[in-house]
Amino acid sequence: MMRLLSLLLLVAIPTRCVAFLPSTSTTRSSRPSRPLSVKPPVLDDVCETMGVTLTRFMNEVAMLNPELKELTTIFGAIDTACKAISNEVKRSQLPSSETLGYQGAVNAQGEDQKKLDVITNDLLKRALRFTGRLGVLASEEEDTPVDVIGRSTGKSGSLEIVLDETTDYVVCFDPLDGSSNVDAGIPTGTIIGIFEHDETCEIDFDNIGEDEAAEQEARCLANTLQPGTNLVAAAYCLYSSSTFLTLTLGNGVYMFTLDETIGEFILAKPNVRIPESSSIYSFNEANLDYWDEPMREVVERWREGTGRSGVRFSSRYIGSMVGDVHRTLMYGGVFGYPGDTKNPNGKLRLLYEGAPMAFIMEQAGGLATTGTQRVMEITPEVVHQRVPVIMGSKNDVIEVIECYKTAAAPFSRAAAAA
Ligand code: FDP
Repeated sequence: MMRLLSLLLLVAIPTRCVAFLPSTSTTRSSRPSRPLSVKPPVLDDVCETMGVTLTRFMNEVAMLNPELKELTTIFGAIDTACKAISNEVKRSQLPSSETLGYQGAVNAQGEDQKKLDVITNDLLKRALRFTGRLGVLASEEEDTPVDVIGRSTGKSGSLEIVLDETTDYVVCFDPLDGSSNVDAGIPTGTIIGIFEHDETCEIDFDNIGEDEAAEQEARCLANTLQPGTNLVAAAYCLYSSSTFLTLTLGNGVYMFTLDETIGEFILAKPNVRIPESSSIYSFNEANLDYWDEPMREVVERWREGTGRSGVRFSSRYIGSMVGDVHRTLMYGGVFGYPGDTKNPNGKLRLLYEGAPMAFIMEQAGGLATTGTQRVMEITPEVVHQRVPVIMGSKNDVIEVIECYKTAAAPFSRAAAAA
């Protein structure tokens, strides 16, 4: 019966969901070497109707915006990978499962890899590889970005890059964020950022010398090193009481929930908006003594109820970024991992945590800052670069930014780190 109802819901969906303004960008032949943003979509009334599957949603996008057709294929892979990861995470708790615990290796950041980190990384990589739409992908669990067609030599920093004519996108992801908590059944998630591929990146290995090839390889890998303002799409999957897939294509945030009876992501919240003010903060407060001075000041004021709103804040912290950001989007609040004296750039990674989540947060009407800079505007210098992150309800994040601006002595991250 449930299945029947769900199917009826699907056939009753509207024929139009998202329309994009006529785009001046992104035909493959005319696209410049640096990405242009997708034009903001125009939403019509039926877009507010729920019950659209992710596949249908992306098909509508592609129908109205043929230049985005290949993005649809990528989201097809993400859809499949999120469902598969969700199953792996759920099944990991069964007594017969052997997927919990450590792999016995460390990743590029020197962190112990969980078995599920490795399984989910392979899963996502395989799903994306077979789209045929990718040039390069970078993952938290890979030392350096990997090309999706060629094979890694196995030596970090020494990759064989083969870029296909049809490769249009660069995908950066953290396959299982929050995995240090996964053995306890705490919510985890996958974070994905999608950039356009630099089409000038073609390497003719047969006709150039080794040095030139190495130089061109480095340039190709730099495809991943783009600021968040170049993102064309971002998404996260949350593995929790339900499996959620939240995405932005650059105009608004759409939240899908997995209907397990039919195995489809269904649009549950179109045009998600984060409340402008809140009374919840979400930080690892054990680090408070080491934080940047302005950050400490604001949180102490919120705790006492002497902040700008005069309201005493509550604390909610899962310690799993996707879960914390998801709740922040839903209820309002401020989630952060600020810089501190031990780690001036905090803990979170810019390319596959900070920037994609900042994109989603901004598209929902919130803000994301390091305290002194918009997270979206930072160009990474290395793939696994860390970034201080404070994101959430607009008015509260503005309060943080202003406190950094008006700190007794002008706040300087370099000086704080010294
Ligand atoms: P994890 O190490 O479990 O993968 O960046 C990773 C992350 O989790 C975030 O998901 C989370 O917000 C943060 O680290 C938690 O760090 P703390 O344990 O230091 O609070």
